[in-house]
Amino acid sequence: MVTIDRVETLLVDLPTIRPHQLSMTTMQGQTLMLVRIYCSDGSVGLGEGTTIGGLAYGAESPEGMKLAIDTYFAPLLLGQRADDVSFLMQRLQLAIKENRFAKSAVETALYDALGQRRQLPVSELLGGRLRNSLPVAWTLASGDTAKDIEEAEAMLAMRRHCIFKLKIGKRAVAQDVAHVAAIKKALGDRGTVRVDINMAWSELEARYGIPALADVGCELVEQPVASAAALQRLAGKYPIALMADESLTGPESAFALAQVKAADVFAIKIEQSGGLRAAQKVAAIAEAAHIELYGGTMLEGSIGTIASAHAFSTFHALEWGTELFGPLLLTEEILATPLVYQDFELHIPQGPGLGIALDEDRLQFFNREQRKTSVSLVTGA
Ligand code: MUC
Ligand code: MG
Repeated sequence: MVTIDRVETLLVDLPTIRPHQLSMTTMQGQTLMLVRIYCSDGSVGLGEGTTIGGLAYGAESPEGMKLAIDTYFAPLLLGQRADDVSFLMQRLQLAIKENRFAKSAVETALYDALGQRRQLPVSELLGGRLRNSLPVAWTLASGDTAKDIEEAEAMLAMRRHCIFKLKIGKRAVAQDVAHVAAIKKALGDRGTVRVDINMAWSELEARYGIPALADVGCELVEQPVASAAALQRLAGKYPIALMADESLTGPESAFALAQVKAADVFAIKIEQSGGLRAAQKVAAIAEAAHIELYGGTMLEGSIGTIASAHAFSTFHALEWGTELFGPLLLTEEILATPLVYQDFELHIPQGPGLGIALDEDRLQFFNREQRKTSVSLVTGA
């Protein structure tokens, strides 16, 4: 019997290639909360939890996830049979409320280790992949129209992205619409343009803003308002797709949104859903309700990104592609072999588990604990 011997968590701080401006925060870097689950047969599973801007996006922070896993998750896992992933996730579910992001990180690590033992990719443990690569959108969020156009042109030239998601909602509605119009005009038919408002608009602003966005060639509006009820009132009214993101917090909320058709598209994220299998349940609800799918990101690094890719590869459809570009927003690589982004798609590894390996030296270099130790060695503090 293979048992869980040790659960390790660490915080890895990585800079972003430029400030990333969202309606609720501007990111200068990303913190990955990594979890490693060591099993008695020598297999080690890897998982990741991230969020955006500490506590700016939601209730979980990387530091909070680490504390929760160290204090509450680990005792429920240690000594248990490592192969029983469903049982272990149910055990966590019964004892721990919420903490969906931390649960996603732990479930990823359990599946990664199981995949190594069974010599199967995580996608196969989840029922089997339907695709080997996924289209990937790029998010334009420099806060400056000219810079965003320049960035989009570079992505097109590299053949890395031709779907662009613009982060708006920080400025007045008219200014934001002008920003979107300028970018769409510059790109023409070479790139599609979507926006994410991250809940920043009032319902009234949305009633003016959404048709104006449709007029300038924007094809999709993501979570313009905070409340699910307001989202429902806006749905089906304008010639532009409406996508739920923050309102989707797992299967229960997915079911509630689907029942009233509060959105045309679901942005499914493994962390927001509470894990890989929960994300699959959200996809099944969408399928039953004829809601289209998009693979979302919490701006995870390589580990969370590839875990998401394994889950999304099993979805019945992915009409709007994905936005699994998180690792490309970071200046530093912590994998031994970087993920493959090519011809506008992310390619999903075929190897066992997640199919990736860490570069341990790089990881330790950016490990917050190690950095503290080296600073105190230098300063003597
Ligand atoms: C979100 O709200 O969708 C996705 C892309 C990005 O820049 O931020 C995320 C989160
Ligand atoms: Mg969003």
